Amino acid sequence: MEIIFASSNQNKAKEIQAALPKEFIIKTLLDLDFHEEIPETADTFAGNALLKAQFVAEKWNLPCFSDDSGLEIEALNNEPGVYSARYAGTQRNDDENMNLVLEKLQNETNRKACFKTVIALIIDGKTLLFEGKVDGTIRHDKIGNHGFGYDPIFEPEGLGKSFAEMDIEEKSNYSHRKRAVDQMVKYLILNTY
Ligand code: ITT
Repeated sequence: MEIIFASSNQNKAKEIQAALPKEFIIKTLLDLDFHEEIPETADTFAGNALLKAQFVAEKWNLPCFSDDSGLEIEALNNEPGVYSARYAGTQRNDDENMNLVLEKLQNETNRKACFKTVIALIIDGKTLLFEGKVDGTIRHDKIGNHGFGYDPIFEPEGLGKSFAEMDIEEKSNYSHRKRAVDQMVKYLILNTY
């Protein structure tokens, strides 16, 4: 089946397509020739995931899902959280976002953090939420070329390497996004889509 992913983040789309069984083909907002930003004005991942999925469901009336995700850092009162994409400014720059995190944590010994994803799925008039989380720590420097966002500074618990040192397949063994996608897939299969 074809399902719309209410996002224009191609990195997320690649990770999600890789996590889906072959019967599911995802199309992004770019495939729909939609190049605007959907407003994300809620202050929770679930709230923003719902806003994105509802926007698409209303506009195109197709089965769709969205992913709202971000990094929560314990010593920063769970910042950047829902502001992860634009933490260092409105122009959304991964490198500047990471620099700001490293600067704020410069003298901090508590490096605990987690990535969270909430997926909102809208299908056949039903709305469902699925969550995924991975615990880890923030490194003192950036390392690795894979992935996107904060991957070069995040090490999943106990692994001794960053998400950016892993290819998509390896990241998927630990990823918050894969954990949420797996639950959505289970739902879709159980409900015979
Ligand atoms: P869409 O809203 O179009 O889906 P986005 O990039 O704006 O794309 P979010 O609003 O959910 O997505 O912001 C998530 C930000 O959190 C993202 O831009 C990254 O900076 C960070 N992030 C989320 N998942 C990540 C991951 O797996 N690895 C690294 N950084 C991640």
